[in-house]
This record gives sequence, structure tokens and C-alpha cells, in this order.
Amino acid sequence: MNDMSASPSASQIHHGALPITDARVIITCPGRNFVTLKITTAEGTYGLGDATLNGRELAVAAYVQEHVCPLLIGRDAHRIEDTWQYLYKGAYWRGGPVGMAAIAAVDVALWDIKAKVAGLPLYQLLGGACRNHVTVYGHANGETIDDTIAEARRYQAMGYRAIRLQTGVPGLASTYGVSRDKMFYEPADAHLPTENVWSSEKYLRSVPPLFAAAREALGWDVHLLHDIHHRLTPIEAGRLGKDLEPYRPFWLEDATPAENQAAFRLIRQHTTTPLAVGETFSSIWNCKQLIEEQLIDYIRATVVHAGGITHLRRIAGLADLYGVRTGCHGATDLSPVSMAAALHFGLSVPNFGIQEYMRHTAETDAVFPHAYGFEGGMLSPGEQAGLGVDLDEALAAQYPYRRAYLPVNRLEDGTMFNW
Ligand code: EZ4
Ligand code: CO
Repeated sequence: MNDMSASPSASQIHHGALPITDARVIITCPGRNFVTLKITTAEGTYGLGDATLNGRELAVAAYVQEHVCPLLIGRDAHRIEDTWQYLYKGAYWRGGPVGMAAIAAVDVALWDIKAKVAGLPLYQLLGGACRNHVTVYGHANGETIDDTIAEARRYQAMGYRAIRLQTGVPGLASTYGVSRDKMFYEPADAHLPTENVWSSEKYLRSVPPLFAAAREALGWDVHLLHDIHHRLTPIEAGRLGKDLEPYRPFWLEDATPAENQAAFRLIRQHTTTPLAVGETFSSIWNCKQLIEEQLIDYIRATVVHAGGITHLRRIAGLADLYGVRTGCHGATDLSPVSMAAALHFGLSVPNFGIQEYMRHTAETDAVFPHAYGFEGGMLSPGEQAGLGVDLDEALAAQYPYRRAYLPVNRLEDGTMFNW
């Protein structure tokens, strides 16, 4: 019999179902913009999902509020995988950073709800802890090599076992990733984009001396990382990787743009320095070749920008087959909701590598009270049921949205960069 009216539907409510009764977007700017989805169920349990896309926040807010929230009302909050498939495949226009951040927000909010209903911290639903804590790396940066090393020592004193080093490039007025405010660096800095001047030649000369001095000063028992922010060609990145080999960096991050995944073959041919990429990726399709050809060592895709916990687990599963470990993005534009999700994920995934951790300001932490905490270079998600993060809506309302952009780069002759 082919009775269409009797075909099963995802929105049908079964025994034990938990109907979604409300879904809405909350935008707040406690120093920087955050977009949060709050999903509430019939029995009052609610979950939070982060939908922040740095510099394009309102596009995702509108996508979620106008196009996704109407689809959620009445659905069973427990059907996480089916909801993911419905939003991804049902959109017809699949993927993309805006759409995948929107799906991520729903996915994380539903995991939060399921774990709260179960009365367990989320990592328990993901298979339980695979390790005791989540090792994180912090950012030490300074105008000069000496400043950067002084900062790195401060991070060591705070207990960090892994530190990303960025230093000003002599001859360039400003360098992305190098800030005046040390603890709370915020790259989205202006009402209209700041324009930085870039020179790969000057930059390439500046990094090996930084690493030489850092090993001399800090020794070998600390992991040292470096972020290129997609600013080199593959062959330039190959050279930098080779130049840094004697100092054994933990990884070189975002060496070159990865729209063309095969570009990493060229880097790989020239250096044994481990490679990490993927903070801007939105799906498994952005890293399939990178992983299958073992062109990278760490995949940096995050919960918020790559389709939530459900999709990030899929990426990690593929990566595990090829010896690629996770190294998730964890900058300040990922709200505490995403940071908590990253910690539950990181604690439970077998092929965890390292987690980035840039601290949020006290204002942000007050808007998003949370159970996770830092100790001895490690983060732990805490034992609260769910994600262990809340949103103080009254406080959030005191910080209205402010337009802000990431800087752009031009070469010394004015050419728009990155290549
Ligand atoms: O440029 O989060 O590794 N961290 C980084 C960050 C990113 C910003 C972009 O939104 O590269 O500083
Ligand atoms: Co980065």
C-alpha cells in the first residue's frame, strides 16, 4: 500500500518524545558579538547553541530565526541526527559557513537538551571520557621577539604546556595575531575593516629567529605552535616548515588557503613540520582529500562552524582512519557555549590532539556563566548536566549588537591579499 498520509514524518510525536515549543535567537555584544540559539521544550528544559560567524553575525542570526526556527516548533528534540539531516539535505542549498553555523547551533542546543534530560554531562552521551582533561594551547604574542618570549614565560607560569607564538614583523606597521591587550585579543576590531600591509618576504625572515630564541629561552618541554593565517603560498610554507624543523614546532597552522586541498601536497613534500588547517571549514567535504591523502596532521574544524557535534564527530571519525588528530579552533569569537561543546567533544573523541583556548573577557563570562575550568594547562567541561553553560538574558540585553569586521590585508603595492 502506498498511502502517503500514513508515511512516517520526523515531526510525528512518539512515546517519550520531547516536543520543541520555542526557538529564538539572542544577540549580545559583551565586548564582541555572539549569536545564540535557545531551544525550549514542552516540559521546560532548554538548550543553547552558538551561531556566531565573526564579521557576518546577522546573516546567521537571520538564517536561524527566519528559516530554521519555524521548522523546529513541534519537532521531537530527541531526534538529533534526523534534525541534522533534515536541515542539511532539506535546504537543497547545502553547506556553506552561514548554513552550517545555523545547523551547528540547532545541533548543539539539542545535545544540551538531551544531556540535561539524561541528567549527565554531555561527554557521557558521546561515549564517556577518553582522557582526564583537554590539553589546550594559549597565545603568546608581542611586538618583538623578547616581548613574545616574556609573554610565553607568563603562559608557562600559568601552567600552559602548549603555547602559540606570534611576533610583530620588522618593517610592517601591524601584524594580525599580535595585540596590545595580551590576555583578551580580539581580532574583529573596527566598524569598517582595518587594512594591514603584508609582506611574505619580511614575515618569512621573522619567524625562524623567533623559534630559535624561544627554544633557547623556554627549553624543549613546552609545545610551541605558530599560525600563518593562510598568508603563504604552498612553496613558501614548505620553506618555512623546513626552516622551523630544528625547533620542532608542534604545528604550523593555516599555512595556505585550502580551497584547493591538493595545495597541501606541495607543502608536505618539503617539510616534516606537522600541519594543521581547517578553522574556516564548514563541512567534511572541505577536508576529505586533506585527510584521505594524509596531507595534514591536525584538523581544526570546530563545533560551531562545521555543523555541530554531530558533524564534527563524523569528521573526527574519518580523520581517525588516517591518523589525523583534532586541533579545534578556540578563539574568542567562539562563545562559551562553543567552548563547552568543544570540551565535551575533545574529552570523548579518541583521536583528540589539542584544543585552542583564548580566554573570554569577564563581561563575556558573566553573560555566559559556565562550569568549565582551567587548571595546569588543561580545561575540563565540568560535571553539570548538559553543556554546563547558561545565558543570562537580562545581562545579555545590556550589550546591543555592534558591527565589527576582521581586518583585511594588502601587499605593499596595494594588492588585495590573501593570494
Ligand atoms: O583568526 O578567530 O587560531 N586562531 C585564529 C583566530 C581567527 C579568528 C577568526 O574569527 O586564527 O584569531
Ligand atoms: Co588560526
